[in-house]
Amino acid sequence: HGRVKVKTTAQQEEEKRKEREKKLKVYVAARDRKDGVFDDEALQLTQQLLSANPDFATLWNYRREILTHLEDEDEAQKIYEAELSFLESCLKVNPKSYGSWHHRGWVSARLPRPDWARELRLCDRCLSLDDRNHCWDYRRMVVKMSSVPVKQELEFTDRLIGSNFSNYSSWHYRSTLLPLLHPGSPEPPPSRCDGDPPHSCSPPSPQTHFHRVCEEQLLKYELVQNAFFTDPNDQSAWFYYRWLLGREREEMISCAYVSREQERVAVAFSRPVNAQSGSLLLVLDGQPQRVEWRSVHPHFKHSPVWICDLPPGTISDIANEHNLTVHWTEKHTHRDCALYTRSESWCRDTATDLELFSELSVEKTSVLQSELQSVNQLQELEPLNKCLLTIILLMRALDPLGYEKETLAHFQTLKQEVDSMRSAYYSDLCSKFMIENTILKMEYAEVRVFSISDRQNLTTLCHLDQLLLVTHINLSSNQLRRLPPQFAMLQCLEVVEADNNSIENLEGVYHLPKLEEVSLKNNISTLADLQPLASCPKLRRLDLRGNPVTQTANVESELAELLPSVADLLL
Ligand SMILES: *[C@@H]1O[C@H](CO)[C@@H](O)[C@H](O)[C@H]1NC(C)=O
Ligand SMILES: *[C@@H]1O[C@H](CO)[C@@H](O)[C@H](O)[C@H]1NC(C)=O
Ligand SMILES: *[C@@H]1O[C@H](CO)[C@@H](O)[C@H](O)[C@H]1NC(C)=O
Ligand SMILES: *[C@@H]1O[C@H](CO)[C@@H](O)[C@H](O)[C@H]1NC(C)=O
Ligand SMILES: *[C@@H]1O[C@H](CO)[C@@H](O)[C@H](O)[C@H]1NC(C)=O
Ligand SMILES: CC(=O)N[C@H]1CO[C@H](CO)[C@@H](O)[C@@H]1O
Repeated sequence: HGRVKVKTTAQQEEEKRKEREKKLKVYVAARDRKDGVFDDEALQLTQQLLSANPDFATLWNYRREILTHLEDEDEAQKIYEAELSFLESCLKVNPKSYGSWHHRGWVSARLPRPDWARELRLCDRCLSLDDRNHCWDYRRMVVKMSSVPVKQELEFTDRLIGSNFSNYSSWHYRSTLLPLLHPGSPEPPPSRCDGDPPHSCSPPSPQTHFHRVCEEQLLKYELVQNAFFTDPNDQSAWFYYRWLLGREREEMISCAYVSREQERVAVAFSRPVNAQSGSLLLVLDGQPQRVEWRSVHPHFKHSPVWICDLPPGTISDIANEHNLTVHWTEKHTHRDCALYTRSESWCRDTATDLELFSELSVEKTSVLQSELQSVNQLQELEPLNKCLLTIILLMRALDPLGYEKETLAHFQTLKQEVDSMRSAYYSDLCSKFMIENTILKMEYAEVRVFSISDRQNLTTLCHLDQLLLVTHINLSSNQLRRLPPQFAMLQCLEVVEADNNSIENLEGVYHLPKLEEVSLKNNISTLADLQPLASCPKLRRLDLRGNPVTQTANVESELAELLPSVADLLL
């Protein structure tokens, strides 16, 4: 006596088994009774099951059927109030259950005399326990039904965000409230579809993306409040900032490229997709083609660029013109591409067409201008504070090329004097902006040469999906450590220059069909690093001067074996 009885594992297992068996029995009973049985007993059965597992969608549906039947007989108010207390006990156990919140929404809507104030208090309570739950959707409904002024709700999110700045859900909720306060401004795209009425599942139309009426008001209100405390490490605030600046991109096929010689089609999308799910259809001269889509690198299941080979001989004769269409079936969009009597052809919207990197109306411009002015004044009063980053962002939104010099200088100051702890972050962000600017310049100049060289201090490569058509790239004298798998999206590449970096990983130089010349002076240290080059069939010139690898024994014969196509090797 007085001793704690220790259960053996076998005993515990047995208890668990019995528990499962019992649940199964109840479940089977509930399921089998489903047809036409909508009585109190059914209500009891579903209650037992749902209290244990509130994520049983079919059971909630069944329960709703039962309730609608009983509602006719009994007093609806009583039944639904009982349902609300049942739900409260469910939510106590599992406040994140989507099924429970959804059901509560349904019940509240049917309740003859709902108590919205009580529901709002319940939301407050649940959100203060954990803001990452499905209560937000319910709260939106309660707010709407009880006509809580949107302003008041915004103040509520202010409080949440004030108490913990990285409160993703509050930011997100805020982005759904603002369009209500300022009608005419964009609805953000729906975040989830299940359970919503069908119309909210359709993709947002271009109009909702680009047509912004009240944005001036919106921006004034929001920027002034938030611009000064944007923490670069805070994903939730960035998400919101991006939404605010209206950078949501339309889902589309941004480029289709055809090469006669490779008998190959490459397609770029506005975001990474998985084209192996059968969502891409290729039609050549009116005939659907049976092709295998593959991403540019085995590393990616989702990729913004996909390629496929056409059956041999279909387009190889340069004398024949062809019409090619790529359909992205799930998005109901397509891109046509005419292949004239030339070796290659492409169709696309460029970054400048899409204004991917700066998409601003007159209203936004004037608001951002005055915002920039006031932040600049603040900066003069109190130099070296973090609002430099806000200045950079405003400059980029206004005129990325025009403010390039200032932007670079501000990044230097941030890295060296203000916030050196995060210098790696600023370097990467600065690299991203430099790449965006270079893409814009390249497209204004209508060339296929991409060059960021000579101590531009690039630390990372991004937006490589925008470089599908580039034939020459010069990345010399930067601080790159790798050509990442995304580099394989440069399907037209013929020449790579990447001297004077610290590259020791060439993973992305992978099956580039046209690549002929690679210059990697002062980088690579081992032979193994060069392995990916072997997958490029046309490589004939390789410059490895000044690399530690050249000191390897038998380097010449080793390389001849590894890269037999290379005729012109410089060591
Ligand atoms: C969000 O804000 C609420 C309200 O202050 C807080 O209780 C909750 O813990 C916050 N969520 C996170 C993830 O910090
Ligand atoms: C704010 O929320 C984040 C994310 O949940 C958490 O890591 C952090 O500790 C919270 N900060 C405070 C002051 O509660
Ligand atoms: C590439 O950049 C380097 C460094 O700025 C430069 O010396 C070289 O001439 C460039 N290559 C070409 C083909 O312009
Ligand atoms: C690159 O870094 C060096 C050293 O920090 C600096 O002098 C130079 O201005 C930077 N280049 C650019 C384009 O920011
Ligand atoms: C690489 O660095 C060396 C030594 O600093 C320099 O002489 C050479 O011009 C650089 N090459 C390029 C392409 O920038
Ligand atoms: C000039 C230069 O930065 N060379 C570097 C090339 O990369 C190797 C490592 O892969 C470094 O050791 C060199 O300093």
